[in-house]
Amino acid sequence: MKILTIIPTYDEIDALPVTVRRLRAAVPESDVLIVDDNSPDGTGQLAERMHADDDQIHVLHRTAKNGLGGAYIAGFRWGLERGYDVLVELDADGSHQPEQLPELLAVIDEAHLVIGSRWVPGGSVVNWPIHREIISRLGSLYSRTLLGLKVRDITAGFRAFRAETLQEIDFDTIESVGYGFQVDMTFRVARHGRVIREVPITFKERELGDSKMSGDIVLEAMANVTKWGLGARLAKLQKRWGRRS
Ligand SMILES: Nc1nc2c(ncn2[C@@H]2O[C@H](COP(=O)(O)OP(=O)(O)OP(=O)(O)O)[C@@H](O)[C@H]2O)c(=O)[nH]1
Ligand SMILES: [Mg+2]
Repeated sequence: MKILTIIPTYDEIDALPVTVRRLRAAVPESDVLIVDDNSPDGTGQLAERMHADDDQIHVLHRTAKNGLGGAYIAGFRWGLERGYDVLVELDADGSHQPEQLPELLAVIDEAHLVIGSRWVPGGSVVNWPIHREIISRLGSLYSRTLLGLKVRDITAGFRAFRAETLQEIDFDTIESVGYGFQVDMTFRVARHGRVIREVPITFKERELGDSKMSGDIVLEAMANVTKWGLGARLAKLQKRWGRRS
């Protein structure tokens, strides 16, 4: 099984080396792809030095900060072209514990998408301000209800996809950049009738660097979820009316 772990970075010069070192120790068979959006703090150059020292580490440079969604899509395309069987999403900031990745990979044979989940029994968040937890829980609840999904942690960013799961997704039609991207991917995998498994994880608030989360990202996600949810319901109704007339 060829595994690629994709790490998007924007100004993660302090956190990235720690995360990659832990990942290389925890899952040595996984190759690493750092997708940097021309970070002003020099993360891209640091990634190049890491690549020079370790031939399992690769770097993709994009010219400007174009959002997490676009960075992951560029990473997925890179990995699919090179024949990886499993593609993993991992934040650079230490929120996702690389030591827990084996638990996600352990069930990838049974699911098309495995989500490292904060909101299933056994999952938890450490050092997260209460307002972040409320936003995250409500966001998942709203998305789950509107989109008719069973997943508890829909915005989670610690995931493993089988290559075949990604191959049937049309990346050109994905518009969202922030949390909406994770929701969009989950919705599409579910709509293709694929199996999604959640594995409990311990999510930790970042200790190094600054958050790129913003109110705009939350609003974007909510607006899109509303649009997709209503769109899917309307399509169902139209189908029913079409059959009657
Ligand atoms: N390439 C790229 N990476 C990004 C971009 N925005 C965020 N990232 C990376 O995506 C990961 C998640 O971003 P965070 O800032 O931690 O966002 P978050 O996890 O939603 O928010 P926090 O909970 O506050 O940490 C980190 O590794 C970031 O460096 C972007 O526009 N481009
Ligand atoms: Mg984070």
